[in-house]
Amino acid sequence: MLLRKIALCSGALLACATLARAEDGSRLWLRFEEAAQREAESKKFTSNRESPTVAVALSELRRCWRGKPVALTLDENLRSLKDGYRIAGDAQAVTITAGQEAGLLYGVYHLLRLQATGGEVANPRAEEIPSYDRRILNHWDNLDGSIERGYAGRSLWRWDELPAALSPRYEAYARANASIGVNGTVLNNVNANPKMLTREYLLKVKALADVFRPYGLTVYLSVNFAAPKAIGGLPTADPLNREVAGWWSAKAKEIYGLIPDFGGFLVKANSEGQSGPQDYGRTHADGANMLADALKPHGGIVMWRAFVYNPTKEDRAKQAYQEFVPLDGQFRDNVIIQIKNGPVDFQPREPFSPLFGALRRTQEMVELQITQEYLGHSKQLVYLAPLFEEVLQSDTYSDGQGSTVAKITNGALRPAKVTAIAGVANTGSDVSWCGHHFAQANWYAFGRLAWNVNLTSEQLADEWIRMTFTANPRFVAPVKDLMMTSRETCVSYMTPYGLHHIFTHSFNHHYGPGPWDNIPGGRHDWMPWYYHNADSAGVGFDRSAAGSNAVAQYFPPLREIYGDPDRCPENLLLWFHHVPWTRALKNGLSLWDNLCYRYNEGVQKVREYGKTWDSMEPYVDAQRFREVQSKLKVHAADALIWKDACLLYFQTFSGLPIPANVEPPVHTLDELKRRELIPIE
Ligand code: GCW
Repeated sequence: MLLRKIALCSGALLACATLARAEDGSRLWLRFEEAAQREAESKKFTSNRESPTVAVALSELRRCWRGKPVALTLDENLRSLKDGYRIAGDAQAVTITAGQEAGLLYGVYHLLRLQATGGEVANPRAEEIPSYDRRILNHWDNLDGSIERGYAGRSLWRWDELPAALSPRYEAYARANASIGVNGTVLNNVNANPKMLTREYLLKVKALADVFRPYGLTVYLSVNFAAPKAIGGLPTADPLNREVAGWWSAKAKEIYGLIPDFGGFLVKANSEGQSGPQDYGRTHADGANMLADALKPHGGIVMWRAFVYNPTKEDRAKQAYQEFVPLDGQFRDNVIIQIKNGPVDFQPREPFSPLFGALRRTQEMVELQITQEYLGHSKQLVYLAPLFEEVLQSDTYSDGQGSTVAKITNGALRPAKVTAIAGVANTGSDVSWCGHHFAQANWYAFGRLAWNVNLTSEQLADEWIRMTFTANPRFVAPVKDLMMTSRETCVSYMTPYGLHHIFTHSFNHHYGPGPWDNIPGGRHDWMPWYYHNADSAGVGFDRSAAGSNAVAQYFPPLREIYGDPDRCPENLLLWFHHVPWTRALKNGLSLWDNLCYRYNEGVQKVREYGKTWDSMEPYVDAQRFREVQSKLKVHAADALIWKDACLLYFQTFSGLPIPANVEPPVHTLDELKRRELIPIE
């Protein structure tokens, strides 16, 4: 009797402890209520295979699944499923069938997602085959623990403690990724430290790979092209030099000796000061192929970045295309060209990169940016899935109508040996992982879209809100609306109508506005004026046939559409054209008036978000409520600075009045120029 009482008490304590657990965001979207299965019930979950991955899948079911018994069935003949799964339920049980172990785990997370979002759990039925083979996070993490463009604290990887000490966060990270289908991670910055490839660091990498493996998460590394010189003692890193190639082959062998399922290399070469094959008069293909040959015997791939540009007279937006199109067909079949979504650099809005579809005999992948380098860091609430969706569903017309970026890159239109998609991660040591509770949604959406490129940003917002906060419709509807409009709002107060790269350059933090910035002696292609070209005649970058003719890099009919200011979509107008201030847009108002209204609208919307959030207090735990609330205040103040800065600055060229029904600037241009507006995190 006494024993029973003790058992009851401790059970109650446990329940209380669960309830009282602070909602600090650390659990991400994985806030499954613990089902607290009793020992006997664990027999409800079976599998025809034993392995570390299956063990994770079973333990997730035991911890969290409240439905019928589940049987996991691995059938290696089911190759067409890739690492996807089938789910079928009958009166007695649910069966998850997969061709690979990871598929079983993904199937389990599918069930748990259904349970958490109020989906059909009694008789679930699904067949899911992932859109991309490799769904990869790119960490721009440095070996000293800092993160380039990271706004969520320090790096998750504690290099100084590894391999001896394993932070519990490593496993939590792998679990979070598995739950959304991410199956690869590039651990280090593309501006790569050669030390990463030393034995000392490879042992640390192996320790992480061992933690990640049961979750289906494969490790990749960014490599420094000059590594044979920097750490290999060779006099050159020339890719056509036999000793250099031999060094890379030996290095690949060493890596696979430690990490048999190692994914491959990511390379930033001859870009922004990184070394590369061109240092030796060789091409990107020479460089990529040499690395590809080293990895080939082990099954590894090379993701070679197309983010290359130099301060020449040529329009920066044209340079990647010019560099890579002549090399089409020269790359090995384990090379894939990793292309940023837009031709410049992760702006709030860009057209898609004209390279998509242009490389007909070379594999291409998309690089998206999850970390909000140009979209308000972790201070602003900007849900990026609409941006990702816009890019992936853009029609390149490369193979006729309907040749979307998604179809070009996922093998739907062109056969590919390997398909992949990458997102630059926004995670860090912050308790809430991403620095802003809503930034978690961007990680979530990236993974889910990489899994199924046809999911809509709205569906994903819905899922994420229900899992991360609550399914209460009074919360879901307004918060979803806020998320869904937030990216366009950011475009409104930062860079409407195709403006781009007008961020302050002085401090290189890419947060606040600095359209006036002109650093003497600085690279012209890093200066805001290079991109906006404002003068008394108008504003915008002329990329039409009369200008840089970047439009010619797009397939017809896009080149004609983009090239004609009357047909160019207005949301890209100033990307492609230098437009008179007084030119009437479709609504009959002048460009100048429209700019004023858009900047103003952006500010008003962020203020509305603040009010909406204030009214959400009854539905949210206190800590997350307060933290989001205070971020929204900063967001509103900074949106106002953007509006005042851009309107006052552009007004010095337009000479036109700000319409009376636009909130008048509260700052002065001199004041805005004098002080560094927004401190770095
Ligand atoms: O967007 C720019 C960033 C750099 C980054 C570079 C790249 C990792 O400002 O910080 O370097 O792009 O993508 O290589």
